[in-house]
Amino acid sequence: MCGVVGVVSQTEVASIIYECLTVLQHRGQDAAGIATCDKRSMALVKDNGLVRDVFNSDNVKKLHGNIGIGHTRYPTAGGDNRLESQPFYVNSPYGIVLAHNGNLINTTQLRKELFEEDRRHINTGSDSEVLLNVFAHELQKCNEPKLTPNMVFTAITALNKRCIGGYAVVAMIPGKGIIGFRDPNGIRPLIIGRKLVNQNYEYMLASESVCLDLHGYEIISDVQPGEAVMLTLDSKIHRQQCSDVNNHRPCIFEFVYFSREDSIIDNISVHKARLRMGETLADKILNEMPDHGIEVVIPIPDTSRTSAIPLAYRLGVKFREGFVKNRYIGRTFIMPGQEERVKSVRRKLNAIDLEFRGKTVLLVDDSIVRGTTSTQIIQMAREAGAKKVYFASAAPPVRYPNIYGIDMPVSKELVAFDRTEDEICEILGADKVFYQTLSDLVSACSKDSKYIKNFDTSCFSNEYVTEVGDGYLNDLELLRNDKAKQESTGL
Ligand code: PIN
Repeated sequence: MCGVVGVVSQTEVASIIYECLTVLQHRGQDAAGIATCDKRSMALVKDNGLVRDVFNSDNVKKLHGNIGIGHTRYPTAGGDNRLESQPFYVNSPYGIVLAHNGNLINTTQLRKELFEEDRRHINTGSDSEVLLNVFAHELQKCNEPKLTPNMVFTAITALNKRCIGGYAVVAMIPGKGIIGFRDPNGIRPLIIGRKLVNQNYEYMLASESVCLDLHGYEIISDVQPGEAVMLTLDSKIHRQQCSDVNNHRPCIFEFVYFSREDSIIDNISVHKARLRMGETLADKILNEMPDHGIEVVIPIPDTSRTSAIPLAYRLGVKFREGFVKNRYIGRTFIMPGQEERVKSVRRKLNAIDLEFRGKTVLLVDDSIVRGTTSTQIIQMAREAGAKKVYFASAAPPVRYPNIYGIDMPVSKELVAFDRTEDEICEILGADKVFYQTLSDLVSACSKDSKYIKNFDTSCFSNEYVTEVGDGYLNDLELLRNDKAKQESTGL
């Protein structure tokens, strides 16, 4: 998962993009980058690290110009390598920079085609560099003297036929404008906003609407699945559907965990979806265990809090904060390497004993993925004196890998893979585990939406929304297990 943003303004954009990246930091903490351009030239600053560490007053000064794009990165394909921070640049044609959120699942084939047929050279293991080169190649093929939005749309139509997977992309062409496009299933999010300044519109494309809020842009709409948008320097917006397939299946994990809850994705409030997840989970608990005896509902900070509040209310039970989070430590879930993860839970969370002592408690989390932090948290609750520890997950059991851009472990690292809920409960050391059902999760997310009734739910259902090549999932096991990751990151 990554965060992307693109801005066309009448004044300098670097500081606007920088601030957007700070509110997209949760989408990737591994690397960050900004590319801008003025009439003459393009400037690019990118490196490994948090947004606040990558940029400083000196290097931001280099970022001149009224148009630009930015990226926060968490690696899904490729390695944790400085060369793979984004945006990526390719010189020909026109000099294109591109930033990508998502994951392509046919990169092996594309790499082969790019090398053997398109005569293009790829320097890194990143699928985003592959995507950029497919775009560059298709644009080059248009072979007109002057670049027009129609040429860009023709190139993206061809790209959508070649690339399979999840992608939300922003790109910049110096002297021309900013381009945004989304895969034909709209798996990864991308929204467009505008702001009237001196009687002209300025535009922003971003992974999440929180970027628009930050700078006072109004939402125009989400980029539609398979649609491409070009924002030109004359303050015009050009949009075109660039795919025959238009089967909207946004990633449901954006609503469970990844997006900020103040964001609106595909017209769905993340906050409202999480509130409903709490209500449906309460109904399930009441159904499964009418005499539950729960005395207090305790959220595991932070994401689950929004679901835990209505859950407690519907159960008619007290809601209490029982864990204090050290807010200066990053999210454990997205730290590569199992060892690091195990160590960090106690550094990150501490229990307030008096909320646990002698009580039957219900802990609530947004999801259970590997089960490693959940196990330790249940243990902490017991050490704090809880009489019984129940555990509720606002998401169903995560049993399969995510292949569209979320760094979800391979099956055998998932605690729910090939296990029943009772077996999971035993491994976690809980007295009982309550999971959301998939249909309740889907209805919690889609209830207010006129258009979206289906999502990419593959990590729960094993049903992938695109074709998945033979052997892809097996190759992934080899590529993405923690050991391979440690080798590639040196951790
Ligand atoms: C919570 C994020 N959330 C916590 C991510 C832990 C799974 N984990 C997914 C639970 S927050 S585990 O956003 O940091 O507040 O099952 O892999 O142990």
